[in-house]
Amino acid sequence: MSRAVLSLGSNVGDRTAHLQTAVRSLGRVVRAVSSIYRTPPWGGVEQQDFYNIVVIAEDDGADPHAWWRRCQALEQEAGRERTVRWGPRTLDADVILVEVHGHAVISDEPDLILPHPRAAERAFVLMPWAEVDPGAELPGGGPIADLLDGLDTAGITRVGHVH
Ligand code: PH2
Ligand code: MG
Ligand code: MG
Repeated sequence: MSRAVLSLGSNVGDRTAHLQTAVRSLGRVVRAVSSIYRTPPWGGVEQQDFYNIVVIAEDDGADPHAWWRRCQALEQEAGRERTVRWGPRTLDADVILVEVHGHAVISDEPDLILPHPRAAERAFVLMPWAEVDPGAELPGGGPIADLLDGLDTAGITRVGHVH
Protein backbone atom coordinates (compact mmCIF):
# COMPACT_ATOMS: atom_id res chain seq x y z
CA MET A 1 0.00 0.00 0.00
CA SER A 2 1.51 3.34 -0.96
CA ARG A 3 0.41 6.93 -0.75
CA ALA A 4 1.78 9.69 -2.94
CA VAL A 5 1.72 13.47 -2.88
CA LEU A 6 1.75 14.69 -6.48
CA SER A 7 2.23 18.27 -7.67
CA LEU A 8 0.67 19.15 -11.03
CA GLY A 9 1.25 22.39 -12.90
CA SER A 10 0.37 23.90 -16.26
CA ASN A 11 1.09 27.23 -17.92
CA VAL A 12 0.48 26.57 -21.61
CA GLY A 13 -2.92 26.36 -23.32
CA ASP A 14 -6.04 25.65 -21.31
CA ARG A 15 -4.42 25.27 -17.89
CA THR A 16 -7.56 24.13 -16.09
CA ALA A 17 -8.32 21.55 -18.78
CA HIS A 18 -4.82 20.08 -18.56
CA LEU A 19 -5.13 19.66 -14.79
CA GLN A 20 -8.64 18.28 -15.15
CA THR A 21 -7.59 15.68 -17.72
CA ALA A 22 -4.67 14.59 -15.53
CA VAL A 23 -6.87 14.08 -12.46
CA ARG A 24 -9.38 12.11 -14.54
CA SER A 25 -6.60 9.93 -15.93
CA LEU A 26 -5.29 9.17 -12.48
CA GLY A 27 -8.77 7.85 -11.83
CA ARG A 28 -9.58 5.69 -8.85
CA VAL A 29 -6.26 6.15 -7.04
CA VAL A 30 -7.15 9.77 -6.27
CA ARG A 31 -8.00 10.47 -2.61
CA ALA A 32 -7.90 14.29 -2.47
CA VAL A 33 -7.50 17.16 -4.91
CA SER A 34 -6.67 20.70 -3.84
CA SER A 35 -8.18 23.84 -5.28
CA ILE A 36 -6.45 25.27 -8.32
CA TYR A 37 -3.95 28.01 -7.45
CA ARG A 38 -2.62 30.59 -9.85
CA THR A 39 1.06 30.98 -9.02
CA PRO A 40 3.81 33.27 -10.31
CA PRO A 41 6.53 31.38 -12.21
CA TRP A 42 9.24 30.06 -9.91
CA GLY A 43 12.78 29.53 -11.15
CA GLY A 44 13.76 32.66 -13.04
CA VAL A 45 12.26 31.98 -16.48
CA GLU A 46 9.89 34.74 -17.59
CA GLN A 47 6.64 33.04 -18.55
CA GLN A 48 2.91 32.89 -17.92
CA ASP A 49 1.60 32.20 -14.43
CA PHE A 50 1.09 28.53 -13.63
CA TYR A 51 -2.04 26.81 -12.45
CA ASN A 52 -1.02 24.37 -9.73
CA ILE A 53 -2.76 21.64 -7.74
CA VAL A 54 -1.72 18.90 -5.36
CA VAL A 55 -3.25 15.44 -5.56
CA ILE A 56 -3.07 12.82 -2.81
CA ALA A 57 -3.28 9.33 -4.26
CA GLU A 58 -3.14 5.77 -2.98
CA ASP A 59 -2.65 2.39 -4.54
CA ASP A 60 -2.10 -1.19 -3.46
CA GLY A 61 1.46 -1.38 -4.78
CA ALA A 62 4.70 -0.73 -2.95
CA ASP A 63 6.86 0.57 -5.80
CA PRO A 64 7.53 4.33 -5.74
CA HIS A 65 8.50 4.17 -9.43
CA ALA A 66 4.92 3.33 -10.29
CA TRP A 67 4.03 6.91 -9.28
CA TRP A 68 6.83 8.30 -11.41
CA ARG A 69 5.61 6.29 -14.41
CA ARG A 70 2.06 7.51 -13.88
CA CYS A 71 3.31 11.10 -13.84
CA GLN A 72 5.30 10.57 -17.04
CA ALA A 73 2.20 9.14 -18.72
CA LEU A 74 0.15 12.17 -17.68
CA GLU A 75 2.75 14.52 -19.17
CA GLN A 76 2.84 12.56 -22.42
CA GLU A 77 -0.93 12.62 -22.62
CA ALA A 78 -0.79 16.40 -22.36
CA GLY A 79 1.69 16.57 -25.24
CA ARG A 80 4.47 17.76 -22.97
CA GLU A 81 7.66 18.83 -24.74
CA ARG A 82 10.90 19.11 -22.81
CA THR A 83 12.71 22.23 -23.87
CA VAL A 84 13.64 24.84 -21.26
CA ARG A 85 14.37 23.71 -17.70
CA TRP A 86 11.76 25.29 -15.45
CA GLY A 87 10.19 26.74 -18.60
CA PRO A 88 6.63 26.71 -20.00
CA ARG A 89 4.76 23.43 -20.16
CA THR A 90 1.30 22.01 -20.85
CA LEU A 91 1.69 19.73 -17.85
CA ASP A 92 4.30 19.01 -15.27
CA ALA A 93 3.56 16.18 -12.88
CA ASP A 94 6.04 15.74 -10.04
CA VAL A 95 6.17 13.16 -7.28
CA ILE A 96 6.74 15.10 -4.06
CA LEU A 97 6.53 12.36 -1.46
CA VAL A 98 5.73 8.65 -1.34
CA GLU A 99 4.86 6.67 1.76
CA VAL A 100 4.97 2.90 1.61
CA HIS A 101 3.12 1.20 4.45
CA GLY A 102 3.12 4.54 6.27
CA HIS A 103 6.86 5.22 5.96
CA ALA A 104 8.29 7.98 3.79
CA VAL A 105 10.52 6.71 1.00
CA ILE A 106 13.94 8.35 0.90
CA SER A 107 15.59 7.95 -2.50
CA ASP A 108 18.46 9.60 -4.34
CA GLU A 109 18.04 7.85 -7.66
CA PRO A 110 18.51 10.46 -10.41
CA ASP A 111 15.05 9.84 -11.91
CA LEU A 112 13.23 9.75 -8.63
CA ILE A 113 14.70 11.77 -5.80
CA LEU A 114 12.38 11.54 -2.81
CA PRO A 115 11.19 13.60 -1.13
CA HIS A 116 11.29 16.10 -4.01
CA PRO A 117 14.47 18.11 -3.35
CA ARG A 118 12.94 21.54 -3.99
CA ALA A 119 9.50 21.09 -2.45
CA ALA A 120 10.48 22.99 0.70
CA GLU A 121 11.23 26.14 -1.34
CA ARG A 122 8.09 26.05 -3.46
CA ALA A 123 4.99 27.74 -2.17
CA PHE A 124 3.21 26.53 -5.33
CA VAL A 125 3.62 23.00 -3.94
CA LEU A 126 3.22 23.63 -0.20
CA MET A 127 0.13 25.83 -0.36
CA PRO A 128 -2.13 23.40 -2.21
CA TRP A 129 -0.63 20.53 -0.20
CA ALA A 130 -1.42 22.27 3.09
CA GLU A 131 -5.01 22.70 1.93
CA VAL A 132 -5.57 18.94 1.54
CA ASP A 133 -3.25 17.78 4.37
CA PRO A 134 -2.59 20.63 6.85
CA GLY A 135 -0.64 18.44 9.28
CA ALA A 136 1.75 17.06 6.66
CA GLU A 137 5.48 16.94 7.23
CA LEU A 138 8.28 16.92 4.72
CA PRO A 139 10.88 14.42 5.89
CA GLY A 140 14.02 16.38 6.69
CA GLY A 141 12.15 19.68 6.41
CA GLY A 142 9.52 19.57 9.14
CA PRO A 143 5.85 20.60 9.11
CA ILE A 144 4.83 22.06 5.77
CA ALA A 145 2.84 24.77 7.58
CA ASP A 146 6.11 26.03 9.11
CA LEU A 147 7.92 25.88 5.78
CA LEU A 148 5.11 27.84 4.18
CA ASP A 149 5.41 30.54 6.85
CA GLY A 150 8.92 31.28 5.59
CA LEU A 151 7.90 31.67 1.94
CA ASP A 152 6.41 34.50 -0.07
CA THR A 153 2.83 33.56 -0.90
CA ALA A 154 1.57 37.06 -1.74
CA GLY A 155 1.24 36.42 -5.49
CA ILE A 156 -0.68 33.17 -5.13
CA THR A 157 -4.46 33.09 -5.53
CA ARG A 158 -7.07 30.35 -5.55
CA VAL A 159 -8.83 30.38 -8.89
CA GLY A 160 -11.14 27.38 -8.88
CA HIS A 161 -11.50 23.63 -8.69
CA VAL A 162 -10.96 20.55 -10.76
CA HIS A 163 -14.32 18.91 -11.44
N1 PH2 B 1 7.08 24.44 -12.45
C1 PH2 B 1 8.29 24.58 -12.92
C2 PH2 B 1 9.04 25.83 -12.89
N2 PH2 B 1 8.36 26.89 -12.23
N3 PH2 B 1 6.52 27.79 -11.14
C3 PH2 B 1 5.28 27.64 -10.67
N4 PH2 B 1 4.69 28.68 -10.09
N5 PH2 B 1 4.61 26.46 -10.75
C4 PH2 B 1 5.16 25.36 -11.34
O1 PH2 B 1 4.52 24.29 -11.40
C5 PH2 B 1 6.47 25.49 -11.85
C6 PH2 B 1 7.12 26.74 -11.74
C7 PH2 B 1 8.96 23.45 -13.52
O2 PH2 B 1 8.51 22.26 -13.10
MG1 MG C 1 8.32 20.50 -11.67
MG1 MG D 1 8.74 17.70 -13.49
